[in-house]
Amino acid sequence: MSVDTNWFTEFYEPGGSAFGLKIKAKLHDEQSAYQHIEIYDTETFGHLMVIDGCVMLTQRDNFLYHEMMAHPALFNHAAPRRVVVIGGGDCGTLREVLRHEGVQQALQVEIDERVTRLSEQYFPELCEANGDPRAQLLFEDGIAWFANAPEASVDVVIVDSTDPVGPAEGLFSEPFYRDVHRVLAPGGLIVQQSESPLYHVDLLCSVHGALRRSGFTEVKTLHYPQPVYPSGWWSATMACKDGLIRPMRLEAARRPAFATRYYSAEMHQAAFVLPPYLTAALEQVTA
Ligand code: AG3
Repeated sequence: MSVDTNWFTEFYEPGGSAFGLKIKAKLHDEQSAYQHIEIYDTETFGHLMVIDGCVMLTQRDNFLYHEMMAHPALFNHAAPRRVVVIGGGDCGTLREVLRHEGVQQALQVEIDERVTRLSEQYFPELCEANGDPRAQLLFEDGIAWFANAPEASVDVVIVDSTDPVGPAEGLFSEPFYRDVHRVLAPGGLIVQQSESPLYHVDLLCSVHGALRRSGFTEVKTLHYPQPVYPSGWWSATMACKDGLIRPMRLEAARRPAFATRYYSAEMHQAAFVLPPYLTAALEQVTA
């Protein structure tokens, strides 16, 4: 196979597709205790982080993902005070969470401390809120953390993981969801990155089913573009502990006290509108 060596390419074998970025330089390469981490400087997307051959983020387009992982859940929840991010070691999701003034505690539980240390070095803008007194960074296994966390102690859980293979697999499974359900306070929400709406319909269906069987009473998927991930189109799945997912706090969402580049109340509303093929697939899911 001839691939120009000045390009980084993520080959997505199951989809028979690939996404590439033209590279200026490789800045870092290490095998951490958990995974192979590479950092590149690209021609047009700024710095790029790759884990085990999969694109994690670039400086140019991570705002799409991070804003949509944080703000819909935080504006759908009635009054989010205690937030836990599982994974998300680059701290981009944490930064968006901390933009919400009502948040009193934001805990990030990332298994691999090296991801955060490299992000501090190569993506400093994502780590700018890490010194916020409301922020706490733990480096341990998120699944174990939830198994031991007290009941009804968290308002919003954001699962910002890698693909559901290897260490992240357990984050897409019923035992984990059951623990999250127990740890969420009444009115609590979970939102999880849930892969491509084009390539991973089966995964989306299995996430919906597993969340329902774990006690979550309403499950909804939202979608947004993410050019650097397989298919260029990505999703997050949100579920509530009890009752229905509340409509977003419209006044607050319309006039956030902070700047956003992709998120708006209208984009939030629109992101929940699904194409018919996906609605049809998800309707087949029985709890
Ligand atoms: N979360 C990674 C999503 C999975 C990307 N998959 C892929 N490239 N095959 C990214 C962490 C951003 N905070």
